[in-house]
Amino acid sequence: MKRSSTKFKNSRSLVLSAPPQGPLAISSGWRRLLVGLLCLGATIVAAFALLSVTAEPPSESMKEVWVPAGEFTMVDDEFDDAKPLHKVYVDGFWMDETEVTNEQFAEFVRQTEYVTLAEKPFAGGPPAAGVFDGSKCPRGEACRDCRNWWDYRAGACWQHPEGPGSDLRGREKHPVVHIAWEDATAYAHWAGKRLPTEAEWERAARGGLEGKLYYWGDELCPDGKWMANIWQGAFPTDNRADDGFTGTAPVKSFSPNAYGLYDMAGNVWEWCADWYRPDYYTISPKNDPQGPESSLDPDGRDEPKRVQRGGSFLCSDKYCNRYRAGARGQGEPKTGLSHTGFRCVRSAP
Ligand SMILES: [Ca+2]
Ligand SMILES: [Cu+2]
Repeated sequence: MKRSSTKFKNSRSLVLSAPPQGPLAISSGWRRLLVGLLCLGATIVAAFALLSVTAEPPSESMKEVWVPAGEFTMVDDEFDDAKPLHKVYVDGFWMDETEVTNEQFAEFVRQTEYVTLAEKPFAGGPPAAGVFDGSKCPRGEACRDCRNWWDYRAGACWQHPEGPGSDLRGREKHPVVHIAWEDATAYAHWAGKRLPTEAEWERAARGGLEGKLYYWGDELCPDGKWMANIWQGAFPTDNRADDGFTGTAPVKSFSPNAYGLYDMAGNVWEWCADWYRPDYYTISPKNDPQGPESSLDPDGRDEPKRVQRGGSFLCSDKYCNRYRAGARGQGEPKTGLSHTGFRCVRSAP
């Protein structure tokens, strides 16, 4: 099934237009000298720009963090799709310090009039999106069918995360949700960025720490302290929110990893560029893997899947601990849910 293609105008070029120049009232000899000095100056500036390539983040609206080139180990032994252990090398790159927030996504929409997939009619029905609602699962009973907690709700979208009647007031700094893969790539394109490859994402998440379950170490709750916005209590009915948050949390609510990246575990799932195959690690190249040519649906429904990473506020050690640094997730590219967001990366120039 195909949804209408995304269309929006790119308004970044407006920023590049130069101010009109006034007349120069100076003699030709002086002008030549001046031009010469300007050329020399421009050369020096250009040289410094080249030297400072890894020192100055190029974007202002979203702070970016430099993830250095290097080799690291991709693996999580608990999950069949995150085996076998293999070494991977990725080049250095810039990564958004946080997940893209509601106010940042709103600026993109304001400038481009972009409409997300969840805001468009789909399959003959009204616009709708999957909202988490654990209240329909009978308490105390085993509740393992996800159809019991995803409410496909008309009118739910990034601006109305729980449907009509909900809005973003007070959630400006929360990660944007209900973002389909295509929405995330449209935003990244507008921002002059791209989605991370899965290998880049894990390289960034581990923060240089090799062989650990979490980017802060091997203990989920060191000294009883929650390190990420996940789920505490029996999923999906008892959301104890010991970490302080029942739903999404404002970005930067928890400590960053060693590279200075926030929420690389929990909060919202983050889209990666790669197609998802559960067996990809058996054939992954060592150098800068870009993911498989096409996806293989682990559910056997033959739906294409893209990789997601990091887990969300709905992940718990009792049910789904895919917030671990090496764990993998996946989703249908045209579907964003109330726990699905993203962040962008940029290759060094
Ligand atoms: Ca929580
Ligand atoms: Cu999970």
